[in-house]
Amino acid sequence: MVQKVLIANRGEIALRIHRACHEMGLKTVAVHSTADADAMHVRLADESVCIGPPASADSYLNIASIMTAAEITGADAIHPGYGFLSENADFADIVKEHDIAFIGPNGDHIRQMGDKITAKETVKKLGIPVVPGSEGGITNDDEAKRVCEEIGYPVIIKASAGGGGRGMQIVRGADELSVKLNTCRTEAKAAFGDDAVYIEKFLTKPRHIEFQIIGDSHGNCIHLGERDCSLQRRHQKVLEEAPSPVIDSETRERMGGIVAKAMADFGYCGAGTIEFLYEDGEFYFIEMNTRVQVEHPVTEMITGIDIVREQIRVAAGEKLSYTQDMVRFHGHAIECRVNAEHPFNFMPSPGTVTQYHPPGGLNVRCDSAVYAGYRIPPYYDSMVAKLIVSGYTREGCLLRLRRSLEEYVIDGITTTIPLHQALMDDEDFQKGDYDIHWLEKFLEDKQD
Ligand code: MV4
Repeated sequence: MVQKVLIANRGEIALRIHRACHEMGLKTVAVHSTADADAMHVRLADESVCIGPPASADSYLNIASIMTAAEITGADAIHPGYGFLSENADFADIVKEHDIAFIGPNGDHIRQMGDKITAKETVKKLGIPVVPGSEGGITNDDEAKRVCEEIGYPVIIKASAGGGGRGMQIVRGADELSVKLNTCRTEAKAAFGDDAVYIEKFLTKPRHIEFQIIGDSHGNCIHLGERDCSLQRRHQKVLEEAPSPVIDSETRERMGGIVAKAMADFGYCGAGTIEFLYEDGEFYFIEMNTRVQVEHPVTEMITGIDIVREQIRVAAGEKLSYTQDMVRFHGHAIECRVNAEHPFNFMPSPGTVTQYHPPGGLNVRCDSAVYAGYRIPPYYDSMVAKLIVSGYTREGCLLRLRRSLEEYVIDGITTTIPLHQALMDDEDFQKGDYDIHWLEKFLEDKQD
């Protein structure tokens, strides 16, 4: 079993991982940039190592520095969290080559899912429904034209190395196809060094629904239901909920069963998320994330399962603590991402937090690395806290969320708390009646 975990991340997720480790009796090593010397994750960890200057490329993405920190502290496992090196297949391979457990899937599985053409081909063979489109990559206009005539316009061209909304072109008719194919390939080459692109039917009003799975190295894989992450702005999630307001338990069991069996057949070991677009009662796979996600707590709140603990167990070669029939869903949970930004125009607002009082009470969880007196460094992402609240029903959850947002004190900086308060008062949101474009329209109306 693992004894000392190096946490190759910062902020709230570094704390989240530290907490799971200490509950399991494991020691922790924090790594940090010079900008994070006074960060909470450094204070809490058993040991800490400075790995470089503020820029991520020189610190949290610096594989040589992180491996050196693992070596000198004798860490026997590395948890990459989310972002940074979490989906870097070469890093996973390097960690393993040094006889250190990578707390995530193996490098080949990360690589296959990182290439979106390969990912789609792979999951389709495993029985997961995908968006209609090209079989593999598209290299010339004739091929593109043939596919588009078959599936019908509008279509979307996506970069195989992209994901998370980068490198996409929507094509409304045949007259735009050639130019947009060219643009997409050129941009993909410039951004990712890979000009492979593929074509899909463009779904106009889907929801973003993702299934949480976790597999072990003994051939077991379970699902923990779905999360609805449709409330996004510029491909940044703002609020997530579990279960989705539009998925019933039969659909959950059917789709969860499909993804868990597929990932068991794939031999997947670790936590993962299978992302779907959901429209007119149908699921269409778009991407798989091979890491723990920001929004994992909503799943933890409704299942009672510690996802990070299970990640550590399976990476150490142990079996999952749960079989599928032990997984039960209770109530409803919602996560609000609190960013250091203007609530309606999203201008960044770094600075020093002068007062910090998180809300409390039954079924209220605040995951944050902020404390009173903490200066938010300008080098990293703007998320400063996650407020996660659950209730017996969605209505009860919303009442508690409204109360918790009202209680939350974060002084000295501007935060997105007022945006979440405005959402609570919206009728569509209260009904759960929204798709992936809903939030952008809501925000447009707030501009005047
Ligand atoms: C799509 C789509 C419509 N049709 N694919 C955006 C990010 C990347 N993960 C995939 N994305 C989309 N793919 C097809 N075939 C619409 C989007 C999309 C989107 C997806 C999820 C959440 C928010 C979104 C916002 C705009 C576009």
